[in-house]
Amino acid sequence: LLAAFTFVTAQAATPRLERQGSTMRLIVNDEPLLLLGGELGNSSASSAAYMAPYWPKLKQMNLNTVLAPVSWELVEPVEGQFDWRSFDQLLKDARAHDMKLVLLWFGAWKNSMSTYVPSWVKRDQARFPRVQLPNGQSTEILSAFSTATRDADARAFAALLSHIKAVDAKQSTVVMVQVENEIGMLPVAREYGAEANRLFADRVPAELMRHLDASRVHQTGLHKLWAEQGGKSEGTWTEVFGEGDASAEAFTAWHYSRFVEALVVAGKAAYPLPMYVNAALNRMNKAPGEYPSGGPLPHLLDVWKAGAPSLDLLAPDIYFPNFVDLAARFRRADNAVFIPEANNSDKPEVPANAFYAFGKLDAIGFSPFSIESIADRKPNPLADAYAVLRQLSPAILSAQGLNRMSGFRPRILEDETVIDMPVTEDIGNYSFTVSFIDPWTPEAEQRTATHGGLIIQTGPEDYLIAGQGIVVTAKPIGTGPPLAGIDHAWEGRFDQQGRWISGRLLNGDQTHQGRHVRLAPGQFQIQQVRFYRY
Ligand code: N0T
Repeated sequence: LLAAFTFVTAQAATPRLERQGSTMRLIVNDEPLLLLGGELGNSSASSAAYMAPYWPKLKQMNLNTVLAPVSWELVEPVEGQFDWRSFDQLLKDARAHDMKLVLLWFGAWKNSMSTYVPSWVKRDQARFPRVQLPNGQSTEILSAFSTATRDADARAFAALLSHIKAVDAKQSTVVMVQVENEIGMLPVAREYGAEANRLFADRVPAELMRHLDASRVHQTGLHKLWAEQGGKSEGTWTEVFGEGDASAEAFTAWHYSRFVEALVVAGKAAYPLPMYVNAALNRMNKAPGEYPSGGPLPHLLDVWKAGAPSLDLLAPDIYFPNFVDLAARFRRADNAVFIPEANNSDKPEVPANAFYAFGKLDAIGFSPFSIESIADRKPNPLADAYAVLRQLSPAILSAQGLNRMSGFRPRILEDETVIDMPVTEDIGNYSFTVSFIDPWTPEAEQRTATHGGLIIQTGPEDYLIAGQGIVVTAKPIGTGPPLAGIDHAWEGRFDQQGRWISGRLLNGDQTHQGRHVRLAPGQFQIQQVRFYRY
């Protein structure tokens, strides 16, 4: 009996999401893990030779996690015969470079289309029917209304999860799985096949109506639309949500989410890794179908929560400038933030978004897209940001969800206007005002969109302040002397063992004679600051 017990405990528990305070953390090898990630370009991981020179570079960029596709066409080239060679090689390469993996299941849909399905699926349109457009034309998109398609996709997905269990359960290199990629219907809001038309004329399922009712507090776009239509407790899709495209989109979201739920249930029965779906966000003033209709979008989150309750989270891919506003909509009591895709290239504000995601939204991970394409960039602000975030990971992880931390950056609007007004927030015993304009740098040289950071309380008067281009002033909260001063401020870093290594003691001009904490623009850094009251 004892031997059996030892055997059972020798294997670390499966990666999982676990609640801490108001959020969820990803637990891997029984420790919380912050994913400093990057997602590979779509075709890169299909060739180990192509990837070989990039692995060490990704390591040098301070990533600890790579998001990499596993495609149905590669793993099940012949029905029922699985070929794990490309996946096994990916696993081996990731391990050799001390990287965790988030796998992206490119199954029935990848960016709305169905191009990653195996040849035997592509060529059998009788068994695996395609989406029909209103004019009757076919598309290279599999219908979500085919149980044959759903079952074949679910079988392959479950086979992948069992294989991961067999080769990786002891090590947990694979920490999470994305189901499909940026699901959503193009170029129309819903399918127009016979089954789709029949179901669209039918009643909204009671399960969905119950969930919408129970989730009113979120007041998503769909809740508002429902209320505008009179808030009916039952009826057809158009009766409940109106005649426009919006009801067609809600219908599409429901059926995609049901399809995904079948995969998640089958996959988790094999090996219960955390699973999520990612959203291709919609631009303002576009109609569903002009953007991928029915994906896990902010206005449809509760359709997805109802339709795919076994998913661990719904995640936004954020390429738009208004990161702050978009990401915040995914931070809910029932949803942790993970950013599987972010802009990598022409947007210097992306590293500040990472600080904001972790500090303000308790994100479990952040991951710019096509990461290998920026591996040679010099200077490399993302690599510099990750160097600091890696050092701060233990502090961030222990503060997440507990109101001991916040993140700060200017808001940027959809039209790229930068709102760089100071932001004030209470953290522990002090109220902090963070300004994004550096008084000592000529205005013309400042790009305040790149400024940002986070503040973590580590003791009653102790704070870690990290980032770049921020000026921080403090005021005491509650009863006692009304003013705050800096007891001391050290710059420094954490070494590999997590020990603090001090640099300069910052005072005089570096704190403007004690008036504030300053993290200069242009370089991400950490300061350890103790305040006091007088
Ligand atoms: C992504 C990528 C890949 C402001 C596009 C992002 C990836 C897919 N879609 O390169 O195909 O697999 O998920 C959508 C980007 C929207 C651009 C908005 C510009």
